Amino acid sequence: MKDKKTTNDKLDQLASHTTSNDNTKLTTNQGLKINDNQNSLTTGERGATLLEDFILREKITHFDHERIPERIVHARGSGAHGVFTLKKSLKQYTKAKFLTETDRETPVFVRFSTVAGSKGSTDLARDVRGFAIKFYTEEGNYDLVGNNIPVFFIQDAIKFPDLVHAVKPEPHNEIPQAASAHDTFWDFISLMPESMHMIMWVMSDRAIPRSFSRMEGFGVHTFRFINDEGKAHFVKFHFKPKLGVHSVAWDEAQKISGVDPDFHKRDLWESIESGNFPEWDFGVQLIPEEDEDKFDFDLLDPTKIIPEEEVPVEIFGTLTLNRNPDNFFAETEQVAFHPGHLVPGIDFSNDPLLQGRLFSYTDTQLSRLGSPNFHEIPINRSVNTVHNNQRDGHMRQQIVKGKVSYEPNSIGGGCPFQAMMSEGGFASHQERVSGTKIRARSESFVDHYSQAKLFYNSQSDYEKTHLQNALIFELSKVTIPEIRERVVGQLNFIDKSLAQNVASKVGVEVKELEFPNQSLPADSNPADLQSEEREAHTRASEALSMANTVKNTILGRKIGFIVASGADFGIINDLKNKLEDQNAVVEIIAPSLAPVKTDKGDALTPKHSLSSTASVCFDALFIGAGEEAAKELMNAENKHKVLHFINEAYQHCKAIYFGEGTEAIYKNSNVAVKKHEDPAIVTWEDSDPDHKFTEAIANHRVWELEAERNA
Ligand code: HDE
Repeated sequence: MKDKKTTNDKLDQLASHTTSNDNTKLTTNQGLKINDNQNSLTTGERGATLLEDFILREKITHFDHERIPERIVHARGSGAHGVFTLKKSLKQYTKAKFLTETDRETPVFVRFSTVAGSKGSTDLARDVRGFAIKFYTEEGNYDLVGNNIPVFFIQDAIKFPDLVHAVKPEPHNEIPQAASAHDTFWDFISLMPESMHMIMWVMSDRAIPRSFSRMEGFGVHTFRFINDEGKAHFVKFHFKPKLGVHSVAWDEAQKISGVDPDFHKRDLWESIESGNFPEWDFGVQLIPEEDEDKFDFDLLDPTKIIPEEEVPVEIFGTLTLNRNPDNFFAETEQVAFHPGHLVPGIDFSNDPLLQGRLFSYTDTQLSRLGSPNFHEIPINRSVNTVHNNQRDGHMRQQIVKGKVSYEPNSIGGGCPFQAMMSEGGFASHQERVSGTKIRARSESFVDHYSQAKLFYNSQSDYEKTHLQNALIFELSKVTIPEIRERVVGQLNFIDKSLAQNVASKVGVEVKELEFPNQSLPADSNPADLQSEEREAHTRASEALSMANTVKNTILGRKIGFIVASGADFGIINDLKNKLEDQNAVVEIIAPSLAPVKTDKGDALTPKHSLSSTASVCFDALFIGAGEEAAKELMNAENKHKVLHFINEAYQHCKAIYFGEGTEAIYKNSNVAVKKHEDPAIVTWEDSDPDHKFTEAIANHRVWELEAERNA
């Protein structure tokens, strides 16, 4: 286990704003000690309350105003503090100090989020996840406001309000919550061919991650690095989780939403508390400016990736989350990201989606946080001191001395001075541009299907099945057949059998689509873009399939031990220790929460009872061990619950280990009925069963056996 708490410039700064109520007396907001917090001031024992009661009024007034608007998108989030450590300098490409000085650790705050749901919605919605990082650098805050999917639905910011209105609950009845499976979303998508690549990603299991620590992070847009000589490179940002990219099953996601809607939030919190710090490799794809036109897509088009086969991701650092916030509202809710918070050495590209974002983020903070002084909220403060002539406004915190708040001035000695570039002053990259003022989409943005095909073709068979089933689920909730038909028509440009299979399950025919949409140049047809040359680029890219991810660690995996009285303490304790030594988390599940007396007399303390948890909350199960325990687990009261637990875990392709003496349970479960070879089923008869179990957990799931397990 690693050290839980660290200290750095940002944490020290936050500490000066942090208080605790330990060993204190209750006071009003004015510091007046309160003598009675139980009764209002009234006219006699049964009389009306007096307006004079300032203590009551202060308390109620504050309560009446203690909510702020939730984020219009990304409302539901979880945050954590951490550090960014540079392992290799990027000096050749950028002058950003936090990317060039390898001995420096930069404090960060990261907020993960779902996009469509309200603040109180479930973590396991099928959705994109936000992955927003605030780097507190000595040159000011740098925000990388990314997602766990490297592309986006639309190419131009002007379509964003339409997209969000379409996916959010429908305006007449506010249904459904945190779900894209409804008419308006798919209506919009069916008319928006540029969304097809993103649709492949959000219908894949990437949209139902196992945890935040097991998903990738992407900057999405192409940005620019500028080095000391003023030379620019295009850059794409990547964060690759050390634990690999892993997801849950859709059936599981829906059940987790009921059993533990805070599943991801809880996992992040508990991982950090236990010292299993989530970590990512930080990597970049670098493209010299002169290679801008080398690709068969436009680098400025946010619906495209740069396949890693064409430009490899080079790893330069590590992102580690190592400290939970002290207060959710003060930190996670009030943190305000903005893709326009830059440091020298990083700049934008002309991606029209990014350009629109540059307006939106400050604007939204004004209604969400209520004041242009949101940068003074502790979590948003830069660790570099702020000096400018901006003044006043709601809730101003800083007290700036002197009578000067303008520039140029002589009275204040000219301060604060502009900084020269050599002193760290930011200067926008000088890009040569010329053009006519127009409203039109570039021809280079027109190919909407090649990369959708590339993604689909890169998936393993079981990933293709999951993606297809997700489309069937979503479209089955669409009540208007014409919309289902149009979506299937779009899918037909990507993969004919995918379109056919979905069509057959959602009650429509595959028909040729007769449109180009409004975002395409008038005379272009999307189908024409599927030329022979492009076909070569749609075959497969290894990095796009989760089947090829890291599968060598059980760190942070949650393993449920189903036990009962008389259980074999030796076996249980030995396995528990082995798993915990590798930083897996073992939780005891028993018929009740009463301590379980084992054969040796030692007691095991259950964290859950069979009635208070479910298989979907665990990565793997150990059953047993010992005949006496098995007898209790199979008695009339427990049998149904135990078998349901096991059968459901089996259905979701998890590792299950039947300990010594649990043959009666094994034989009654669905596991025994199937006779195929299954590396994730371990029994007392296996040689070195503990090792086999550990390997199966690291492998995450035997998705490739899903059809057999569910047959
Ligand atoms: Fe955002 N987005 N976005 N977005 N976005 C917001 O800012 C917006 C886009 C992303 O944890 C809002 O403070 C526009 C792409 C994340 O606080 C808002 C457009 C990507 C978060 C906003 C986009 C993102 C937001 C809502 C299209 C991935 C959560 C509250 C032009 C690269 C940050 C807020 C957090 C939040 C606008 C598209 C990522 C309204 C106009 C593409 C991770 O300003």
